[in-house]
Amino acid sequence: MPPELPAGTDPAALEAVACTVARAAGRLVRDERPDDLGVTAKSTRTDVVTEMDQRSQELLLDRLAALRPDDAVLGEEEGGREGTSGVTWVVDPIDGTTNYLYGVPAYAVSVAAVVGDPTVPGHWSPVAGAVLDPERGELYHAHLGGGASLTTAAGTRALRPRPTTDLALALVGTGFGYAADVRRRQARLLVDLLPRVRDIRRHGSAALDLCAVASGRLDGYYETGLNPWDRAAGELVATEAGAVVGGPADEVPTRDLTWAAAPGLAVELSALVRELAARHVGSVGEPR
Ligand code: LIP
Repeated sequence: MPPELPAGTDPAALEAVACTVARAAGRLVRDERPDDLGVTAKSTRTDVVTEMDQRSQELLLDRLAALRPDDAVLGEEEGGREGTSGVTWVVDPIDGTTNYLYGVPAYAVSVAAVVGDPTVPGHWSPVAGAVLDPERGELYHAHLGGGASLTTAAGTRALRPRPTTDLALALVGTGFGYAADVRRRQARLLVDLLPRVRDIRRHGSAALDLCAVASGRLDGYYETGLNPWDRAAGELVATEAGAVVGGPADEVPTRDLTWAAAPGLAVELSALVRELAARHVGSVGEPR
């Protein structure tokens, strides 16, 4: 059932705003990264935020305030804001912060417009979004019912998942949390999953992993412990491209399990990751 949109909401216009502000933040984090990058630990010593995460989120807040002054904003870093329009922007100013810190060119700016309350699991839906890979110059974008596209300097093309139907030939992405006890449980899930698929890729950005399923660079993806800002835009790009996205029980991703699959793999992959996540990981607790 498509979500109810506030009167006057135009998902295509929201997609254009998402693209505009994602591009501005992408230019900032790519071009203004200082050599002595400031970094601070959050929930654990390996869960970090850099000064560029903070500057990127400040820029996103400023641009969204100018373009969509009545909307709320929920960001990964401190400093979101309330709104009155019924639309909330859920933003990850740098998704893949560890890669960014190490100079690994695999991170993204993720910007999604959602309706509902993104702080209440299952009570919100993305209606437009953009995921920018600043290093590759790839902008993934979509709006509800509008399909999903990849825009680069060469132009714009529609996104389609791979036609894979055999799980044993599936290239599957995943990621891991920051807390040692959760990582131990996630590793146990991986031990049982790895022999069942072609191979695993751990790129370090959930947003890019979800877009990789949309574009066919992955056949599937799963992760436990994601926050709304990690996945809001990427899950819309994936579903609008024709992939199937879901969670522990149905097609609603949650913090305990988010998965995405090419349509021919969805039944088999979702059954496997649901069973293994329930057996090995369970609940991963509240967002940090
Ligand atoms: C990252 C996610 C990634 C996950 C990392 C981290 P961040 O988000 O995108 O999928 O495996 O542990 O949570 O923290 O870089 O914004």
